[in-house]
This record gives sequence, structure tokens and C-alpha cells, in this order.
Amino acid sequence: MKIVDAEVVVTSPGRNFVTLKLTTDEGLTGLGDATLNGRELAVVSYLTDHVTPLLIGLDPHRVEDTWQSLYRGAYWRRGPVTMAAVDVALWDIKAKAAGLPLYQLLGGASRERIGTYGHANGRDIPELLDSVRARLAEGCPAVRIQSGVPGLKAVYGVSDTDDTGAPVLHQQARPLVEDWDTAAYLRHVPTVFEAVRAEFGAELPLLHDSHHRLTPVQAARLGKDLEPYRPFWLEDCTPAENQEALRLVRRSTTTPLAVGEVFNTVYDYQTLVTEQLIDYVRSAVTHFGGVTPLRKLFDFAAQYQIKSAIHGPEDISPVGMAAAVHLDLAVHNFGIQEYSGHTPLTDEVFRHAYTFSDGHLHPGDAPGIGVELDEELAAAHPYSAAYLPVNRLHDGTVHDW
Ligand code: EZ4
Ligand code: CO
Repeated sequence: MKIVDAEVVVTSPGRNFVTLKLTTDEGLTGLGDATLNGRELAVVSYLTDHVTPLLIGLDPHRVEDTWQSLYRGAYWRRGPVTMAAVDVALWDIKAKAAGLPLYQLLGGASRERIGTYGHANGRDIPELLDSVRARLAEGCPAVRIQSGVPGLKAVYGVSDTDDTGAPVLHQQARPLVEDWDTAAYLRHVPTVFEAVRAEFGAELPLLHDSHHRLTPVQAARLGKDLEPYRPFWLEDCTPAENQEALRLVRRSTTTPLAVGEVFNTVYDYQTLVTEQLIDYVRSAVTHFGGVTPLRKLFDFAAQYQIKSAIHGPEDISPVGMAAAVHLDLAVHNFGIQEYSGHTPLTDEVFRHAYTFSDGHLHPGDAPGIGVELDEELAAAHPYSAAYLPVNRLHDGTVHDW
């Protein structure tokens, strides 16, 4: 079998997605997610100008060799999406050629269904409690709680409103400027956990994302302050680049830690995993270079009793989500899967075999990753420029967002 065509499709059925489609001489097709939120077109150029010309004529069964040659052959290492879309498209073709759902090629099912967590948020605590109630009504077995902070106009994970009361999208044609005050945040978050525990009891797994904003000593403080409420995890408490920062946090608190959604390679995890500084690895197939390296990461993490928790925001397309769900079903050290879902229109553009019901996912049994791209519908919803926000302190200094 040979790859005879490679196409990059950009579509915006509510938000931008970049998809690679490979076609073989036997008529099999494979899809890969190449979406990099806020920098989409750079990836389109990377793929069409530098990668897809190399794929024509290749045997799609050579997944490992293609991954290694793209990683090592570029010489300039890393990059969040440089191999991922190709890797997933090749796995998709291989599994279709075998007539099997991808998870069967990864060792088969290790569980019946995949536990997820959903997002609850509110501008204040009463609004958050309503949002938790809504997630529980949908069957969510675990909930991430994010709340507005008194004195701050806009906070990560919480929708804001403008003067007319209409929601402000955090995704805009110019970066939205949000404000930040770490001291106010650190005072507020324990009261949020206290209120949610008081309302929903001790058993509900509660997660929280600090989104890279704290220093090690601030993160240690927050971890300690949250201990009485037994969080399921504290996510990205310090900026991700500095692995050593987690040593101080780890020594100071028994609050479980989850890190890694912005990592690109296993090297970003070396210290974190071998020193057992974290409890969950959070990388997504789309940003970690595909199924091939993410499977290796999970096996590496398993030696240290660290579990998987694949990143699942709206900006991972259903193609990236499908690949994740196959891995989730297959790996032994599965922890939890983040699931935000997509708009109905997105689910029409990317018809998928994976299902979500009663708070649990299953990849389905369609051959491959089980996603079909409706190219006509995709073309009817073209790219529209959108940036993630930036954060500034009250004196104007840029802070991590
Ligand atoms: O901000 O994917 O845990 N989830 C997250 C996400 C990220 C977005 C950035 O594109 O932190 O909401
Ligand atoms: Co996060």
C-alpha cells in the first residue's frame, strides 16, 4: 500500500480545526488532528510546505519509522503538532486495513468504559453550584470547578459578560486582555472548595486548574489549603517549563498533582516522572506527537504508578478526541479523561463512532479511529482568526495565562 494523496482541511464550525487527510492507492483514508489553538495557519503551512510532500509514495503501515524520520529528520526538535496528525492518520489507515477499531491494535480493551470529568464554572459560588448540579444531572462522575475571583473582571475557565449581559468569548480576533491577582485567587479558591463540598458532600471527585499561574511556594500553599477538601487533583499549578518547581510543591502537600497539557515530548516529563513529582500526565495525542509517543509516555509513567489523564478541551477536534478514547480504553494505567464535548455542528462535520453517555466514553467498534470528515460541510465553515486571551496584572505586567 502507498500514500497517494495528502490534504490539509481547515474548518471553523464554531471554532477552528485543522485536519490532515491521507489517501492510499487502495482507497483507504486516514485522519489526523493538527489543531493548534490560536496558531492554526502556521501548522497548515508546516504540513503542506514541508511534511505532506514527503509522505507521497510512503507505505502507510510504517508508523514508527515515519514518526522517527519526521522527528529526527527535521533536526529542529519538538513542536506541539509536528508529527501528531501524520501519526494518527497512519494508525487510522493501519486499523482500517486490519478491519479493527484502533484500540484492538493497542492491546485491546482494558476496561468496559472510560470515566470522564466535565467542567463546572460560575462567576460566583452560587452560579458555580448550579453548574455543578447541571454536570451531575448529565451523569458526570467527576467535575472540574472554576470560579470567578472577587475583584477580577475575567478569569480562566469562567465565561464573562459584557455591559449588556451577553457572554464574552475568550476566543477573539484580537487577544482578549484578562486581569490577574494571585493573592486574591489564593484567598478565594479554598472557599470555593468549602462551598462545593458543603453542597455536594465528600464523595464527588473535584478537580481544579490553576493554569500555570503560581510560583512554587504559592502552589504549595494552595495544595495545603485544599487538603481538607480532598481534591482529586490540582492541575498545572506552576508554569510548565520548570520541572524542578514541582519538587517544592510535592514536598509540601499531599494534594494530587496533574501536569502536561502543553508538553510536546517525553523529555518534558523526565524529572516529573522519575522523581514521582506528579500523579497524572495530561498530554493530548494532538500536542504530544500522536498515539505512538503518548503510548510510550503512559508506559513510562506506569512504572512510577502515575496515571493517564488526556487533555480534552473543545480545541482538540473530534479526530484528536477519538484517538484519545482508543488509547484510554487500551492502556492499563488509565486515570481519567477530560471531556468538554463539541457543538452539534462540529459533530456533524466530524461524524464519529465514539459515544458519550452517562458521563462515560467508548470509542465504538468502527474500523480505524472511527471518524468521517464531511468535507463539503467543512468547506461551508471557513477559517476565522481567533486568539487565546492574555493576562495582565493590575499594573499592566503580562502574567501567564
Ligand atoms: O486552556 O486547551 O485543562 N484545560 C485547559 C484548556 C486550555 C486550552 C488552550 O487552548 O487548560 O482549557
Ligand atoms: Co488545563
